Amino acid sequence: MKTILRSSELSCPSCIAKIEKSLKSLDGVTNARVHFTTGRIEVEYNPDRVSTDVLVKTIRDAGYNATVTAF
Ligand SMILES: [Cu+2]
Repeated sequence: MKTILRSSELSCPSCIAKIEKSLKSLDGVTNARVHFTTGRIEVEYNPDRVSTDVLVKTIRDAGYNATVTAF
């Protein structure tokens, strides 16, 4: 399953690396890709093992805001 999140606090490429790394370290996340210019965060995950709430919390714990978005 794939979900889209959005963050407005990405200011440099190291933010991207940090968010992708923390998401990929989660059990149940198979891939994470952050688009720097749009703040779009694409996450492929197994909903049986991890929830979108956990995805959002993980990004917040890494120091960035995040919301689930429909587009
Ligand atoms: Cu940064």
